[in-house]
Amino acid sequence: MKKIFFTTPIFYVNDLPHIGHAYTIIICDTLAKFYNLDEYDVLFTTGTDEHGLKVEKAAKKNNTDPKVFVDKVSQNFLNLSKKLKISNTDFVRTTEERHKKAAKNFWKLLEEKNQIYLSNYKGWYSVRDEAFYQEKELTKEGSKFFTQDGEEVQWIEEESFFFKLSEWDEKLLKYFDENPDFIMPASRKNEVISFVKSGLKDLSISRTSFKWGIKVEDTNNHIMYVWIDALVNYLTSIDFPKTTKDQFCFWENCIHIIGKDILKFHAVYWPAMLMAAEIPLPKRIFAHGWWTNEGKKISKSIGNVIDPNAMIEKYGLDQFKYFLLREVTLGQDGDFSEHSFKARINSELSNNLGNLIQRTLKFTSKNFKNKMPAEIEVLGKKDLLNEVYDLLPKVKKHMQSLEINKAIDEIVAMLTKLNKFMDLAEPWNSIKINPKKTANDLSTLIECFRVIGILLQPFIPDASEEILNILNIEKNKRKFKFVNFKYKINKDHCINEPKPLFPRYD
Ligand code: ME8
Repeated sequence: MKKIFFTTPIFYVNDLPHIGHAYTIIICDTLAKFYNLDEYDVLFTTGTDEHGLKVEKAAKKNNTDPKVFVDKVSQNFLNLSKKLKISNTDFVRTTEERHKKAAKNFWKLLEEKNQIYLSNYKGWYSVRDEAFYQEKELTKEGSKFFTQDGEEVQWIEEESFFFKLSEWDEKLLKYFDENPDFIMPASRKNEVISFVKSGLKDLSISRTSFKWGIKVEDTNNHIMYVWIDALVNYLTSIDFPKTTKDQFCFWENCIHIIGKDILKFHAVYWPAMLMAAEIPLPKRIFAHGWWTNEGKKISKSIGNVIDPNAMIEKYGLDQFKYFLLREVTLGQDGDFSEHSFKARINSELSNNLGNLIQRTLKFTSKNFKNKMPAEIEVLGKKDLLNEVYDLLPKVKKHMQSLEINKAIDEIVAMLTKLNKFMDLAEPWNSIKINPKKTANDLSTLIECFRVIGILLQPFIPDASEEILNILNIEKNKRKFKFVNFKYKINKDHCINEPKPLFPRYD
């Protein structure tokens, strides 16, 4: 079986999960489900990033011990993954023993390869980003310095271990050149290339001014820089340092899906450290865009955070997922507004899909006693049925290039065609004069619903399941290989009473 591996970032537990976290999880889940249906062996991991100054401060603010605090907040992310009904194969928490072991071993490997040395760090640090900044990256207001996002940075001076990042610029650039799809989309790759070309400095990878983190072995007070700790989570889930050959097959086909905010860590620091440790690199890093709420940056201080749980309660899981996947091209920024949300759901899910299935099956139920009315035939290349079977390779191609909304586009365009077909066929009239034609037309539509039900499973799993249940398709006949005339619905196959799939919103 072919193997593939998807990862989300592991999320900081300083706060509640919001729509941005849900977005990355949903993308990975959609891809994982897609490849599962395509007979791949799939790993899909997510988790929580529980160490570092930011989390320590959040715990303090809550008057709680950090461990008690992270246990509680991590649960919110676990609950979110349950609410999103995701198909993850692992949930990594950086406070787990298996992870600490992986991180310490990773460090040891870097040490063995002579990639770590002790010195002093002097420079700017942003606690919110858990990141070091060079002065040229900051703006000055009075005596204070701020990041591009307006976050004030603090000056730190302390003893620190360093990773020899500066040794890796040429090798990184060569790798990017030889593997043009390593960083996607292309615009982001160019940003990374110019960052590397501007010169890399050695990276401070330990801190001594706080305690909440993984201790560097054989030192008194060094705590691993939270980003090294966090990045290793991807290896934790494949049992590093005891990763088997088989697990490395997943790793070599691993796609890190992240937000554009953390690209530098994933596309510069991480591959450099992996090269230094002589561990193979994952296959790809894809940085998606940023969601705003009604045109405004999502922020707790503005009070406009969108709670995915509340959205799912209000509109339903499939609707929420569909909107996020469909509204923007993966990689671009998106704006969330309830107005465009409702418009999208009404036109594509309620009308184009739900209503079409409902009216076709209601009519079939009334006139053909809930049975497939006729034996279908495929006529020519341009035949509707051939077109629907041809959707699979088209959808696959888009999914392989991570163009999720284009994959959905193909299905939506087909649904539009099916609606036109239904309107032209006018079964409510033709049944009076040519019932044989009506039976053929309805059967064509029903077979198309089977195919579309199968294809929509990664994107709107609950509704697709409902469609396939209504059509009475056996559970073990829902994988992509069944998108074929060979597995068509036969005449007299029983069909269940249709139920409305998506309510309309005013
Ligand atoms: O950065 N739009 O964790 P984090 C889209 N722990 N995506 C968004 C978003 C928005 N408005 N807001 C957040 C960290 N995200 C580190 C990661 S990985 C080894 C360590 C998503 O909790 C997006 O995926 O700040 C972004 O990269 C991630 O949440 C940042 O999550």
